[in-house]
Amino acid sequence: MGTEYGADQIQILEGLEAVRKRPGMYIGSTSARGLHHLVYEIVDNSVDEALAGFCTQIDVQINQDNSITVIDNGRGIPVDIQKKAGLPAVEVVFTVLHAGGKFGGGGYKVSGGLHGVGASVVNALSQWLEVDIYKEGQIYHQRYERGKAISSLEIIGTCDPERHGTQVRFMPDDEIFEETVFDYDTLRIRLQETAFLTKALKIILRDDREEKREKTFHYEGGIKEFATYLNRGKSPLYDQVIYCEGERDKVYVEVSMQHNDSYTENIYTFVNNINTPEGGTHLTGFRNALTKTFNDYAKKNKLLKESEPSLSGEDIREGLTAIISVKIEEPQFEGQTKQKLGNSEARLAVDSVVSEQLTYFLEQNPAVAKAMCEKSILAQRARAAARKARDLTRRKTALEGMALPGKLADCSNKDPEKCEIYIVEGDSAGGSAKTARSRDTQAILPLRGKILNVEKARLDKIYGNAEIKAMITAFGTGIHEDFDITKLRYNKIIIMTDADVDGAHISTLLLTFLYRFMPELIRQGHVYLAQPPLYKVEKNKKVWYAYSDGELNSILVDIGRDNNNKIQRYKGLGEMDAEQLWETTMDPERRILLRVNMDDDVASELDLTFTTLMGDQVEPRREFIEANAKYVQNLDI
Ligand code: TTJ
Repeated sequence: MGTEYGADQIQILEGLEAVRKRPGMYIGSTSARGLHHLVYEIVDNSVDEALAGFCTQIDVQINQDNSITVIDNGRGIPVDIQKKAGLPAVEVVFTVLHAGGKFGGGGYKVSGGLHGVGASVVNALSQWLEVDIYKEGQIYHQRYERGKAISSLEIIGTCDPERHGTQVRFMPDDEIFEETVFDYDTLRIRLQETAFLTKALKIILRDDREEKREKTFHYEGGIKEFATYLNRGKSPLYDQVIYCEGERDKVYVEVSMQHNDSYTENIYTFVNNINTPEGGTHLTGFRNALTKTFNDYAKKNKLLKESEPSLSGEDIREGLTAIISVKIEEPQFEGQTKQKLGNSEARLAVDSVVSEQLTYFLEQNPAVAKAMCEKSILAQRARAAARKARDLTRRKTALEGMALPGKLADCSNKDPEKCEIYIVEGDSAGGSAKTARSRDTQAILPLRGKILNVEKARLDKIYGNAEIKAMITAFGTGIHEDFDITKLRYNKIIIMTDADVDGAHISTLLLTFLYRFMPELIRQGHVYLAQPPLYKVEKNKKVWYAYSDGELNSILVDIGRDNNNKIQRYKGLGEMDAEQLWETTMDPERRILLRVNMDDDVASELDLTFTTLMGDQVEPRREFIEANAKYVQNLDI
């Protein structure tokens, strides 16, 4: 590099300095999540090249030193001098903030969040980064350290003139990231999703560390295969996956769907391969088309009498797994987290493509139409019964004010910010908790017996369930379309169950309910798991509590292992008296709480976790628990 710095270069350095000063602003966080985002930022550039039609394979490797290598067979990042910066284009890509790799070229420009423009951000947050470009028989190379070029772009050799592509290797900076070890499964889930969304692109993930593993993701059927994959472990209602594809008004639309025999709706929406967890116009267009097309077909073919009420969208979507993927030149993202598509042309395009092709499909597949219709009519009846039950409680509430459940021992403080509610398994533990609690800010809701598995029950049964009704009224937020987080009566919802297998099962049932009916509570971090101790150790009138076997051992090492220790293994909350329960599990100064996270990055995988844990099929559940023992133990969803 020259010694004279022009205004542009100074700006460059300041730009990347800003990224290092406030990494969270650019990649969300410096936790494990942010670390993995680095990989997606790099891979997204290669995916763009694939979307433009020039790249068919991407290799992602976790190297032994925990650095990452991404290789594609695209055209290679341009190496010619860019006039404005006076630097090779590739150097601009890696050292100028927000310089996208968009040098014209066909395809849909991707511009959600940092996608495709994050190469410089990754560079700024890496100890070192090396790029190799294979182009016209030459191999170009450049190395950067903490965002700065330490050499100019060089030709380091020659290659087969047929070969073309880009290779990037980077080492995340441990000065920046709290976590620097990559998790194979996290990358696997995301890369697999990317492969589903990019028909015919082959993505290979390889782990070269201790535990060697490799997986190839290559789906000729694209999102059609994604639907089949999401319905694995469930029972599909019919064999076919319905698939619609087309382009209207410069919006490219792809939709795939298949019903299963469950009661939950699972729709994943994407814009330019970016997950839109809050939905938006593409989702609205799909819902309109499905409701209208299906009712029209059902009436026309006498599956539904003219005199009968139309099926609602919710009825038709019961048990539906669907993927909606649109590609659009200038997506507008709205909503609090900018994860909701705003373009109105996307609504029209999806509506039009789905209406046309679904009509055709239903006419060609009357048996599928009939199965869908029968399920929807059952859903309609259950919904009517549920509505009756709900209207009754609503009316009661309106007359008597907020009728809190009788079993709830509420706290006296009226500031929700300061309040927490313990959901406690069993009346006896509930009793101890009521005695132990700090009355001002801690409320106790004891639940009796088995909690209803909402994965296996229709709405009418769910609304009729006493424990579920008690939770809904106690929380104050309502559910589904009535959900209003501003009405939440407690800042923390704490699930407290025995530290054994049954307790873990009850926790999972409760989390399933929260995840399906009030996911915002989890998303916004209001849900916690209490951690009662596993052991009590006593010696010379002194007491220690251990929350894991490891902790027990270190306590015993500290105090000396001898016959004077009386070690007690707690089998349940009921074995602790009120004072012990307070000291170990409820005192805000001393307790340990696990906050339940929900990662929208892997929403499709999360759904399977619940289905697998809670569904009918025993074999997949056993396999899942064996494969994920570590997750099941912490219940970290
Ligand atoms: C842009 O238009 C001209 C030809 O090259 C296009 C391009 O930049 N292609 C491209 C970039 N392919 N792959 C990349 C890329 C790959 C990795 C792994 C990382 C980065 C930052 C870009």
